[in-house]
Amino acid sequence: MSQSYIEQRTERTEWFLQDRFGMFIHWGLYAIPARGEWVKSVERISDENYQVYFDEFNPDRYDPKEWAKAAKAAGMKYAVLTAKHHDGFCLFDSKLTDYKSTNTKCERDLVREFLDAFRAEGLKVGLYYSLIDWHHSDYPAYGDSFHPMRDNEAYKRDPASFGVYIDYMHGQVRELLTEYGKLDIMWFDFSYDKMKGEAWRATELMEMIRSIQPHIIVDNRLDASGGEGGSIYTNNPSIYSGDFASPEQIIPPSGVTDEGGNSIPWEACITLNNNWGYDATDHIYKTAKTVIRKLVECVSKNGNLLLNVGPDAKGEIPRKSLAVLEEVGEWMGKNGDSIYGCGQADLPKPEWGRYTRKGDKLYAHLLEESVGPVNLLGLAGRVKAVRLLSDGAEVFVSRPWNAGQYRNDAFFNFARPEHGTYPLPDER
Ligand code: FUL
Repeated sequence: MSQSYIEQRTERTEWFLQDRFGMFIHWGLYAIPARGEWVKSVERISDENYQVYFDEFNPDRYDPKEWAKAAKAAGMKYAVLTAKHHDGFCLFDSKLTDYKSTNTKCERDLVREFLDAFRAEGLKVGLYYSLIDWHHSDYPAYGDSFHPMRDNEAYKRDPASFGVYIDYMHGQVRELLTEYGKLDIMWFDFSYDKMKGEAWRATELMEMIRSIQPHIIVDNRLDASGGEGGSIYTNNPSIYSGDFASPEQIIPPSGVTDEGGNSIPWEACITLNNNWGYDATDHIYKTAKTVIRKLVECVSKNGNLLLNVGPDAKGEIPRKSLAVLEEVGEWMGKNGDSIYGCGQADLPKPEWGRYTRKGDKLYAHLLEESVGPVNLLGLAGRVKAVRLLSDGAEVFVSRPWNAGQYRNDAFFNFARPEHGTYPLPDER
């Protein structure tokens, strides 16, 4: 019997729900102006002036092995690199364009090197591919790349020309799927207004993807924008609804569910500072603590975190980003058990932090600065033991001293934000 769409999705995303934490990498010519990946559009840079960056591009310090080591040390299990962003510049040796890294001074296939290095570290690999293309002459925004979203029905008015672009886009996806070995994620970006679904010939595209790499997982943006990534999701078995939702810069308050209220795979993509692409003036970084809280928050709602770094024009991940990643890695080294393979606990949200859960283990993430008595609402008599993840130390659990309204709660006293684990009896 053939599997349903949801069964297939469940099978394909099994590793994804286990791994929970990945690295997003936004890298391209825009690292030279160093004002974010939308710079061409935002500052209305002409093609001629943008060409200067192409002519100059030479990331001689690009060492993806270092990136892979940093990701792994941070506790990340997978990574997604921009093979092509909206500016159309390809970081891979596409036969379908000259606008690619192998034709710049560096003459390198940056995607291939990324894939080799990350796979060598045992990480899963994904590629981001922009559906929008400000460089291709048959993309509707061409000639007005400053307003890439203005002429959003051009594909209808001039289907022949738009078809040329769609053939190109499909062709490049095919190249990525056939020339670069097994990929784990295809991350499309993004749909808007009428430019969605069949405007991209999405059914045909997905059929091609599934026929070449059946196990690859695909985000939902062949049919959704970044903003919608978290809120709109259905179990509509249309082949391009994707394997996971992709809320951008937000963690959906109640995770992401289908119409029936069942949790579906999702991944929040979040920047480390305020930009995806490198911005030399953006020094507003999230602290390691903030990143950890976001990761816990995602997992407590059955989601993943894809944390972004924006390497510079030389090919280096900014030092500040690396410092945060290192600190996150220290925490993950001790507390990774509360993240990998974990999900929502289906208990009331505690006021002192968040739960994550794996089987009969409940992980209590104490996020308040001064925690005091930790109430495990409704768990009296159901807690076998409490241990700190960081050092294995026992934490004494008791029933509340006051047998009144809290009589069904277990509780322990705790003064530091740390982690305990709670193996529960079988009935849970
Ligand atoms: C957005 C893009 O426009 C941004 O540049 C970035 O790639 C983000 C992840 O998705 O929709």
